[in-house]
Amino acid sequence: MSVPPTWQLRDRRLSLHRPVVVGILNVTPDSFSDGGRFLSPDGAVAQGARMLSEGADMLDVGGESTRPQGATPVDAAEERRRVLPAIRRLRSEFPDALISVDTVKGDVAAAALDAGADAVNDVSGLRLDPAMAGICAAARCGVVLMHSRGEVSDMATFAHARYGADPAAEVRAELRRSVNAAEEAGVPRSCIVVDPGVGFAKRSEHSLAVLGRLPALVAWGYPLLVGVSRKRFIGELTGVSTAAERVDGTTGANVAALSLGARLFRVHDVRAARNALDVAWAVFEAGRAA
Ligand code: HH2
Repeated sequence: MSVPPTWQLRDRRLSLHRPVVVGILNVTPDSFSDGGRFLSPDGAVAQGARMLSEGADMLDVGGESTRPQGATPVDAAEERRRVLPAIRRLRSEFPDALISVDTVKGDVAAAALDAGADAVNDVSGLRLDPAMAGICAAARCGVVLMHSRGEVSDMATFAHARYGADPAAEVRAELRRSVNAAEEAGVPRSCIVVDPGVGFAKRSEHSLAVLGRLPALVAWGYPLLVGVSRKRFIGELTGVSTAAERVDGTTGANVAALSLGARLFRVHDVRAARNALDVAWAVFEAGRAA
């Protein structure tokens, strides 16, 4: 099955006829590579403006880190206090920009949708809050369903990174439950994007396995997002220990994922991703036309 041509987000449709770049906007003090930099609404708007000018199609606003060193969960009130001012300001200053909220909590998602978000990016794939699926269905918003295991505090650690002979198949089986839960709650199929959750309950070999087997996930017929940006497996492969210096490795992983069927790319370094993915896409298009 080929990649669907659009992604439905409330009353908008995002074309997937070229790679979609999703800029990461962490309004957190503790994210693994950029914590504390865009915490104030002014800082978030400035970073959002920069990413849009560099070619981001969408901004993903997150107020709770899942950092691999073990994240500190925040309560819903604190998370709302972090994300809502940023989303309101971004919505009013960039009315055409697409905005997602990166949260596992239904009431944070609902408040963010009220504040103007177009999509919910749930790194728990609807596992952690039974209310989330219904909230997304009622809003008919875009929904990113990511594979992970465990809680916010340990989902990006190795605590749950135990797999048998075929990790990619296990990830697909678990992610399928998220897709089924979404559809059973009434989320339209056209609103769903799937994400194998690179680095979440996955050692490097598991992240590489899910990336290498992306075509089996693409075959489900949902648009596919990958979040490889600056992640640990890239550090391990390249020997680059400082996360912010992993742009080259990130580019390699993104272009490989594009060639295997991914269409949405969640990144910190927007310009590098935009340029690399556009050039790679032009080459693939030329090949298809020939
Ligand atoms: N990765 C992170 C956070 N959210 N969402 C999706 N859909 N896919 C991902 O791979 C993904 C995600 C972790 O990265 P980051 O936001 O930079 O770090 P932190 O969790 O420390 O804020």
